Amino acid sequence: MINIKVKTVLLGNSKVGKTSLVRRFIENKFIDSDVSTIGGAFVSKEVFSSSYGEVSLCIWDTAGEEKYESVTRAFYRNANAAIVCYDVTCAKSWSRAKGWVSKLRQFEEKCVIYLCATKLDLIKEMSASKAVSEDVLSAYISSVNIKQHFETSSKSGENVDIMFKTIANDYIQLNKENFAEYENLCLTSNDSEKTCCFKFF
Ligand SMILES: Nc1nc2c(ncn2[C@@H]2O[C@H](COP(=O)(O)OP(=O)(O)OP(=O)(O)O)[C@@H](O)[C@H]2O)c(=O)[nH]1
Ligand SMILES: [Mg+2]
Repeated sequence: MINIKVKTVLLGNSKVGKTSLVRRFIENKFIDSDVSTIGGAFVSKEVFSSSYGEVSLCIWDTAGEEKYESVTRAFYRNANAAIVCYDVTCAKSWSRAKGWVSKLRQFEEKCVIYLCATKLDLIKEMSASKAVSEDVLSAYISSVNIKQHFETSSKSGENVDIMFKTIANDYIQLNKENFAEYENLCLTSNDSEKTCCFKFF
């Protein structure tokens, strides 16, 4: 069996809710806190067991404040997946999200990009309006090859778990052939017991 680690990075404007998404996924909690992330933070969680072995997400939560932008490059280098976040009610955060997508396309060609609209509860409960129309959104998604767009709320928990699990599952599906090849290598080798950590980053 292989220990599969999927390097996943969260990017987006300050205050869009990146840390809240991670906290909801890891601890199943929502804390209304105004403390901004400094630099970046790392967490890891085992998501499910695949036929190849345990799949863990290694999550890098980055700081959205512009003064940290140059260090953020170090966090998304060799990422397998990126969650580019924007606040569903905030047009400025949508512009910045598009900026992150361009950067990823420029520097990390192999990175699979997901778009995440955050704070969906504000639309549902506070009757706020969406910053981006459906038409603009779908035209953009098909023009830049976004794997999937999620609408989430860390406050209610809506779609948070499913987003992270989809990312882990997509990774397995996209790399099936590599895993099969690796398993064959293990089977043809003489060692009776294998402890191996399989990484694509
Ligand atoms: N209503 C609502 N508020 C949210 C949600 N997610 C985050 N917030 C609030 O938005 C603010 C910013 O959340 P953070 O998770 O710290 O944002 P961040 O993107 O990590 O910000 P930086 O660390 O500065 O980049 C906090 O006051 C959160 O409580 C949500 O789903 N719904
Ligand atoms: Mg944060």
